[in-house]
Amino acid sequence: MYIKYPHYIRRNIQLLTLSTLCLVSSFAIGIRTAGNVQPVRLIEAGGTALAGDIDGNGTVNIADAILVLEVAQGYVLSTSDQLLADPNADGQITVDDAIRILSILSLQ
Ligand SMILES: [Ca+2]
Ligand SMILES: [Ca+2]
Repeated sequence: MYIKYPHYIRRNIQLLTLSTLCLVSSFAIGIRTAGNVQPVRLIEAGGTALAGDIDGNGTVNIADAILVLEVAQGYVLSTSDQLLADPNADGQITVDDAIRILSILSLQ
């Protein structure tokens, strides 16, 4: 039997699925690269970048969460602009930032 859910519930289910996939992938990558993760220090402060807009395209979306995970795992070097968009403003791009972005998206 097929149940038709409202649009907003389907969107939340999709975001929950994506966030679970991101977390599982991040932990799997982290296990394989344990010891290679390098924290990123805040280079500049006081910027006006949109919190969570890591790729700088003016919106916060799933691509930002994926980029955060790539930076957190050391696959991509962070830039000062990305640090200005640090979602929790702790000066590091970590998995926690990806979770915050996904939380923001789930509330939209
Ligand atoms: Ca973006
Ligand atoms: Ca952060």
